[in-house]
Amino acid sequence: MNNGTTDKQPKTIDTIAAIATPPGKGGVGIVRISGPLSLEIAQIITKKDKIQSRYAHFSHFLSKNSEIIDSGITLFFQGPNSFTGEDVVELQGHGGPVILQMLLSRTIGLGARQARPGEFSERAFLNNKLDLAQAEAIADLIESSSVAAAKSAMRSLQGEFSQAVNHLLVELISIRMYVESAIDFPEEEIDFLGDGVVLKKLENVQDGITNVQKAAGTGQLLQNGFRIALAGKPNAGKSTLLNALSGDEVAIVTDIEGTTRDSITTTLDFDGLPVHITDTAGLRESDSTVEKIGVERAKKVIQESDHVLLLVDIKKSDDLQDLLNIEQLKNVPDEKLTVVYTKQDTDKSFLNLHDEGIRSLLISAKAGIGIEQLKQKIEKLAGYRSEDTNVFSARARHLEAIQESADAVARGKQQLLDNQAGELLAFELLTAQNALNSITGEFNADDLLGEIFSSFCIGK
Ligand SMILES: Nc1nc2c(ncn2[C@@H]2O[C@H](COP(=O)(O)OP(=O)(O)OP(=O)(O)O)[C@@H](O)[C@H]2O)c(=O)[nH]1
Ligand SMILES: [Mg+2]
Repeated sequence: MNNGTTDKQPKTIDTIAAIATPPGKGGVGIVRISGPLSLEIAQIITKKDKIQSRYAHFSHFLSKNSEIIDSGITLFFQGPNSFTGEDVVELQGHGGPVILQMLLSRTIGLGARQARPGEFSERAFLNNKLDLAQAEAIADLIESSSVAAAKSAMRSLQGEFSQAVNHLLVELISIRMYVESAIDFPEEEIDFLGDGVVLKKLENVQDGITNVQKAAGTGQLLQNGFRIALAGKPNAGKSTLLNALSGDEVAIVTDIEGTTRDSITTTLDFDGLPVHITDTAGLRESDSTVEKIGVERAKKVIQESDHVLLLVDIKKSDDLQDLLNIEQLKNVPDEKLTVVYTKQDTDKSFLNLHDEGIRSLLISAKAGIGIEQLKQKIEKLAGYRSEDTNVFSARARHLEAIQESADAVARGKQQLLDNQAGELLAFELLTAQNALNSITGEFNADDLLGEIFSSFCIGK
């Protein structure tokens, strides 16, 4: 981890501009400008001298030759009371890509520069309008694919995640101060460290880290979703199951083996958990070039998924052993594999099939049997509980930092218990503190900032 402090100042204070609305056609389209030239650019484009902060001004937007590019509303937010903390202007016109591009070009002709992806949020961060976790929550909010995911991102954007992290930081710092003051008085160090106070405080902070870890872990799951692969032999009923789960005719179903050739992914909402389910080509040897490619794709999907549902026609239970001999399935650990016996309606004399040492389930997608249980099973496998409401959206970067700090505190505690080694404990506490700091961005090198903000969309 990089711990160099940033001075949190934009390198050059130039004026940036971008189309802030999504590409394509829409009722309204917005060009956003931020930086010292914003107001002047707006005045020239609108030919209005008086543009008051936080008032809507209707006018034409004019080209260099005073031709009308569009007409619409100009909003000016005088810094520091704006999203970026700088002077910001929004030109709200009609949502056509050509008009917006012309308007953007006009701002660039007047001295603005095309913004990089995420540059508006980056400036908001640099001007202390947002911390890093909050800035990342904006991108997560936009990307959310379920209501629960959006709510968790909003909680992070409102600063709840940052507050929880800062609360842990305060605790860590106070323990470190306590320990460091003990080191300064060597003759009393042993008593200081041995009286159980530090140990108790460390255990409290460990509990706090575990709680934040849980909330952030669920948040990350909500953002990324859970990836399920439907695999099996041809005609096992994979596409029928996909259709039953989604309540839609997403994939073609026929009684011809090898119907599905390409992988088909659809995202479903299971009580708030986004589940990305991919139907795949039935696994078999084939002479058809197209089907062969389909089977290769299926194998890739199996490897990349979080969990594999291996579908086996209940009347062909011997297929299971064949399937488990396929290289890609052999490599899937047991905890990532569930055998789903299908077409239960065709054989009511069920059968003791639970000896495989693998989790299994019995369904009939056609008759709608076992589908609800399967959904619940998937939520459980993902480690998702819809009743958990205090969830923060979080990213892999955050979870790694939390884990790093948990590990450092655990090592520090061991130093205390084994050796009463105050200096080493203080060192580990500082490591834990730096790890948590990287979440909100107190101590971050520029390269990390670049990495985070470049994944944003332009205009954000
Ligand atoms: N009776 C019964 N038939 C089913 C059930 N599920 C699927 N089928 C039938 O089995 C046949 C194959 O179903 P699909 O869903 O296309 O099977 P698939 O695994 O996607 O097959 P491929 O795309 O060829 O790999 C179809 O005729 C389905 O109607 C079920 O639960 N009960
Ligand atoms: Mg199919």
